Amino acid sequence: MTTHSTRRPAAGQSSATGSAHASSPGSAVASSAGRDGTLITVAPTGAESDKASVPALPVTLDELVTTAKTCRVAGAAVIHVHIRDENARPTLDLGRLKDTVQALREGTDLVIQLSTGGAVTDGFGARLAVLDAGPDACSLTCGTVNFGDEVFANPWPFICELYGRTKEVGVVPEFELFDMGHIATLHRLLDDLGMPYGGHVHCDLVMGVPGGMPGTAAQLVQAVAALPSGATWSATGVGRTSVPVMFAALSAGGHLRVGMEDTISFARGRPVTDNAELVERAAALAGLAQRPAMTPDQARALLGVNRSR
Ligand code: KMH
Ligand code: ZN
Repeated sequence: MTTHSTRRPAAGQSSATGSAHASSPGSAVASSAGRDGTLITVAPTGAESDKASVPALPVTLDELVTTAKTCRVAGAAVIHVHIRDENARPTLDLGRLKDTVQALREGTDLVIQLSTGGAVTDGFGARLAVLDAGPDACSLTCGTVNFGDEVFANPWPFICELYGRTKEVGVVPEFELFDMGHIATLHRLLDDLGMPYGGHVHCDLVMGVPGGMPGTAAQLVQAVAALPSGATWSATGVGRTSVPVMFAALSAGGHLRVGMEDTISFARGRPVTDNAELVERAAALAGLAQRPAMTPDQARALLGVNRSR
């Protein structure tokens, strides 16, 4: 989701023994893979921006696959996917999701992470069914959050059911954390239900959503300190927090998520022309930080995604 000044978010190996300890906060350190490289996730579409107002937004399957290829070249290793229907509206249609996973697998070697967040209007049943499309990974948000003028609902029973399903079907979850309370819920989830499929805890701090935690360096440091020990993490700064959150994440040893789901301005007054330029900028900053962009295979090793192509 991207926000500028709008009130509604504008557009917006498998191992049983894990490497993170659920109940011990602090010291969320990267594995050696995590220290040496930067995992860059691209979130190209989201569910909030309108194609009519943001023509560069990829909404068709062809546009999505082309975007995936250019972002791969630019340095992305993971793609976080929301899809649209024939009218460019957000959908969780299972047939379309399956076609999307297949087309992305044929066209790229990116790790394919489907959104289980969908749009704020999506029901829990449809969000659970996303896993039946057979992605490598999925997002899993650890709590309800005000989302601009709306509410992104993630009650505890739904979180548990979704987490349980990821284990049953062998999909690696990425824990989306919009607020500090979501981190407490992540600890509770790991304590109650154990380590995720893949055996490793990877989180994404989604910062700067109106209603969630702010996209500041101080907030990022506080959030990272509260993560489960051994977890790796990315950070996403929504809207104008995109660049400051990237700098903060790189300086704190984290990974990056960028894309038009989260920001549609490249700089003040300059709309994003395509997702690849956001990935290119992230990869350039990661290079300056001496942690160059990871390949998708390095990302698979870090995340515990065991599907090889
Ligand atoms: N579109 C937001 C309501 C996710 O992808 O898991 C939720 C979201 C999170 O984007
Ligand atoms: Zn999303």
